Amino acid sequence: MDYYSLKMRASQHVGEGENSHEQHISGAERIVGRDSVEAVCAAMVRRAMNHSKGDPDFINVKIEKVHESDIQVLKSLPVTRVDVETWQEGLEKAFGLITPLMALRQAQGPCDGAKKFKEKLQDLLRETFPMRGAMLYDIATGNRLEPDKDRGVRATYMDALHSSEVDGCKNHFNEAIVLATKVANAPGMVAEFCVSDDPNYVTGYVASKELGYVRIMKMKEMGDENGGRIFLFDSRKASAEECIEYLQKKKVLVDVVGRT
Ligand code: WAQ
Ligand code: MG
Ligand code: MG
Repeated sequence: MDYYSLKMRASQHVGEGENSHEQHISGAERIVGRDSVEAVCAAMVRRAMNHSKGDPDFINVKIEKVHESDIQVLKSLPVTRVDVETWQEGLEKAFGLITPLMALRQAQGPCDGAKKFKEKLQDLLRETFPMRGAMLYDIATGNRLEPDKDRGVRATYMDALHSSEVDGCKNHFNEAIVLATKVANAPGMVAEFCVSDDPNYVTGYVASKELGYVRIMKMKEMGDENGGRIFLFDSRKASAEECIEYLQKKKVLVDVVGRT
């Protein structure tokens, strides 16, 4: 069977004269069977036309055929859920899961290493706020490896395997479990750290092949529009080029098996 990749992005003109530029409003991507192309395309346009960020001046829909033999099917990461009272507690939990992975690989003393890495992660997270993509951080050298540091690296060409969903609404969990599963399987990937940039969505996650997908129910204050993603990568295990190639080019369908 042949599949089609569909990608939509919508933007709006802002500013006047020399300062005018296109501002991103909404985007979506799917990989679907031939029979669903038309309906999914319509749903994407509906999503673009009804976004809270405003009316689009420009919508781009790209449709590409994908051969089944080029698709990798992955089982979704196992999902666990961490309930917390406050977003501060949630962030602490997230840092607590990630720092040992950083420390381990650098053979640091566990105590002093953990503190150092927590501060490092906090700084990195702040740096991701203006980015459209994710930071690719090399835990072996402490270097950032995104070719474009302002934009970051974007994972693309992925969808849920049996996704019949054609509505125009964003489902944060469904999109995130697909992305996180693809990312965790990229060459050299150690872990991912994610906070949504949607002001009304405070749940975030940390994920890796070892940790699975750990949903942390509060990771920021309600109303805060700062979010971002950090891909922690180890350049001793793979090259940045291989990893980025996988994230940006490999077609992946994720078999999503349950949620909490
Ligand atoms: N590749 C890389 N980075 C991305 C991508 C992508 N395809 N899409 C978004 N980002 C970056 C970008 O900088 C955003 O600002 C940031 O991640 C957050 O993206 O289990 O909604 O789409 O309920 O706002 C987690 C779900 C939701 C938790 C995450 O992220 C749960 C979310 P958002
Ligand atoms: Mg961002
Ligand atoms: Mg968002």
